[in-house]
Amino acid sequence: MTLDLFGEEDLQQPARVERICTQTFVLRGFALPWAEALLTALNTLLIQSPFRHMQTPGGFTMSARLSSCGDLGWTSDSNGYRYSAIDPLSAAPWPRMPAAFLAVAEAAASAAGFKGFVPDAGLINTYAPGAKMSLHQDKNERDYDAPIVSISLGLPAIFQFGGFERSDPAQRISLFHGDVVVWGGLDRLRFHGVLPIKPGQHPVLGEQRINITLRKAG
Ligand code: MD3
Ligand code: FE
Repeated sequence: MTLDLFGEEDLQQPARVERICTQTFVLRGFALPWAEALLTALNTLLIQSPFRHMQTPGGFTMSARLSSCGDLGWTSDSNGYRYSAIDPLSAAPWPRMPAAFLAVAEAAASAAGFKGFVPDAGLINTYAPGAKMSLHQDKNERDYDAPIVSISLGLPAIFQFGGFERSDPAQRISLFHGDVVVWGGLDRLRFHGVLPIKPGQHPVLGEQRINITLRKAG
């Protein structure tokens, strides 16, 4: 017997929405009803394309480890940042985009006013305590009209949300397990980053933060 614990109405319940900029929204706890489905799908896809460290074009090793799913995966090496249909580690296509990833992406984008969002690239970052992501812009996607949806799981993070120049002042926003950030339009090219993750144990994910970022890259 299958119990329908989260029926369609429950999935649509209004999230606590924080508008942090013109077209940037934090949906508190939005992914919680899908958390188990997201993590089950994640465990499966990581067998095919495990987390790995990547090198920046400048020769540094990124402190977060990455994997991808969907038609296009984000990769970085000495030749630069780009999207690729093939996982360089497995030499095979990236795992399929899980249905749960698509469902959260579409529902969250819609809640933030971006209708009909269908991502073709799912980037998954895992941060151990101390890992961070320096201020950067997401500029490797073909067009900037589609929004980006980011799902936070596990340990909390302090997210930096800046302007259009690296030196512009940045707001700091705490993101917790189940929070979803949606941004697009006027805010699509803002600098953003993640401060070093503080040590801790998350009851579900242990000593890590996982971020799933869903984009239309191709
Ligand atoms: C950008 N990941 O993989 S996405 C990345 O938490 C990346 O792992 C981060 O940046 C992570 O490229 C953060 C979240 C985010 C939220 C709001 C933004 C990025 C944003 C607003 C404007 C621009
Ligand atoms: Fe980014």
